[in-house]
Amino acid sequence: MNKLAILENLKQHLSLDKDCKVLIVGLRDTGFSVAKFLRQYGIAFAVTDSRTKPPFNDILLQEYPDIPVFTGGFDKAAFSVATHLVVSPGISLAEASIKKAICQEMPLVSDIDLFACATDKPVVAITGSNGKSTVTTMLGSMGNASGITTAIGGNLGTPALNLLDESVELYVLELSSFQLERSSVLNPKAATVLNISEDHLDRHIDMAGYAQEKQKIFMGEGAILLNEDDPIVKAMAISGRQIATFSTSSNNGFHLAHHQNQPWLFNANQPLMPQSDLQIEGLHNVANALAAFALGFLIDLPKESMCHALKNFKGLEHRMQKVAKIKNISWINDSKATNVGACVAALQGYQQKVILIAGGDAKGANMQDLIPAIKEKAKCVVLMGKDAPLIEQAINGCVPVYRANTILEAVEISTALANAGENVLLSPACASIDQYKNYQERGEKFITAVMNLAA
Ligand code: UMA
Ligand code: ADP
Repeated sequence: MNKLAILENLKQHLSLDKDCKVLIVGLRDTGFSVAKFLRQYGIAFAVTDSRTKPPFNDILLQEYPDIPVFTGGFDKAAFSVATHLVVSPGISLAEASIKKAICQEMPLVSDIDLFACATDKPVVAITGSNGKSTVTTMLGSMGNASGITTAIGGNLGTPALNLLDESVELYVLELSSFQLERSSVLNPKAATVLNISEDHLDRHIDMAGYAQEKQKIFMGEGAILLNEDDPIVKAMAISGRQIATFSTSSNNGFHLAHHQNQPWLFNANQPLMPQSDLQIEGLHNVANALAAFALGFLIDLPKESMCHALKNFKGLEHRMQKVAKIKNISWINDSKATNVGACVAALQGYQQKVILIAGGDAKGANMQDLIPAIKEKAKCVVLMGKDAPLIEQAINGCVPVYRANTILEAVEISTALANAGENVLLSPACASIDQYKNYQERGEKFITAVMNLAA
């Protein structure tokens, strides 16, 4: 798209032009990507961040020395001169100064809105409580395997604006409820809500509010992909729109069925590939593969290329990642299981009882929902982190519980508890931020502790 057309879109959809003053709230990946974009299009901006020295502080001062930067709090003066707000997803819209500006009808624009104004290439948008990164990456591989230059990003890691490139023919965006909450312009060619289970209730009013933000992914006119097995998602159908479904329990749409004496992935009555060709394990990953197929079909990717990509997909790090088998005990790193739904899906994938390592920051979730799966699939649970007492209370003695202060201690305790032939699963059902920088660091520390055992 040429610069003039992008400027016209920004004006038409977001009333943004050269006379505006945007206040970027939050100076990390998203905030910095927005700063670069606004500079490119000659739109004035200032930046504010609650921290004294936010991550991109130095680089911003170096690259844009003329830009006003207010740190160590959300500066009132900065809000009073702004015409538009861009608030990074990590910051709650309930922050006093942000809430006030929104109440006074200051337009709220997201990096995703800016992205939408800057491309006319097809976009696929993916949200849900779990599986977003997996399905986004699967579809990205399918696009590239089809010979279509495909860029993947958004909540996955690379801010959407940093993906923009003339050579890209297809964008696949993972979007969080926070990104969707503050977006209004996107018109994806195909979009999905993979599933809804409790998450981020420390930031959303309740489950209904959380689901409502997720549903915003269906803005525009594109095709809608729904999970038939999830009643909340199933109810999100919009009349007059093209709708596809996926399910691991029915025979409709993209589904799982018996064929040539084994389970196959199907599209209606067309067999796609045997489940055994997938390298990733668990029924939740079959659901993810079906969703990726469905999205691929909705944007006309060739079936053969999609099958090829899925067969070669090895799964992402920190998601049901096999770490090692030591003395016939298997160690699995599912550190990305930052909510109850992901931990339940992990447990349900086992035939045999496991030693579960869980705990961290529960983000206001109800830990009671973990209990049926724990009762059925956990031999015992090793708990750590801030909300360990909350989980122990929910377990209420139905399986033995052990406490660890660190992941290293959790691995040591599990070593003493595990017998040959058993699995030790790190699937915390909680965020990591009470003890670690992020879920990656928690996973890496787990891997290191396990590898030290091997040594
Ligand atoms: N922060 C402050 N003060 C500020 C600004 C930020 O303390 O003034 C803190 C926030 O509370 C937050 C952190 O800084 O803890 C980062 O916030 P941010 O919005 O600036 O983060 P970015 O670097 O822009 O990353 C964001 C997404 N982060 C969040 O939503 C928290 C990244 O998703 C995403 O990859 C990136 O944009 C690019 O699109 C990460 C994430 O954890 C992976 N997402 C959550 C999840 O998946 O559960 C929603
Ligand atoms: P997200 O990007 O939504 O967090 P990921 O693909 O990174 O999703 O997976 C996060 C966690 O959820 C991992 O623990 C993974 O094993 C689990 N998971 C993946 N897909 C699903 C699904 N469809 N249903 C439930 N849990 C899932």
